[in-house]
Amino acid sequence: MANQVGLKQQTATKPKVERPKLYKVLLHNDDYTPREFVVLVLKVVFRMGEEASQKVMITAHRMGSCVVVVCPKDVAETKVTEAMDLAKDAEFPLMFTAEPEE
Ligand code: TYC
Repeated sequence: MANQVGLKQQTATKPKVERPKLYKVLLHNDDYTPREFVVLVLKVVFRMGEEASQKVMITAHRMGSCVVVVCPKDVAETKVTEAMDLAKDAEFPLMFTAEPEE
């Protein structure tokens, strides 16, 4: 009986903890950035291996865009900024964006 009361109280007062929304980082195709440079950015910024980088790059090349990673908003935005900074320094129009996962 005491247990039942205790359990009910615990359930009734349990605070709702919202799971933070996850963001996907997208890589977008363009006609100018060399494939090797896209792969380099994926390796350096997203710490992806050669094979995974090649797959993501070729998917974006063929389909127009590709999801690189799904992660918390702050991480996604930092990665986009880092990747776009490398592209800007090299004067390539390579684009990454972050958007909420459905
Ligand atoms: N389309 C580019 C080319 O043919 C390569 C490329 C691939 C650029 C993927 C961007 O997200 C990209 N040189």
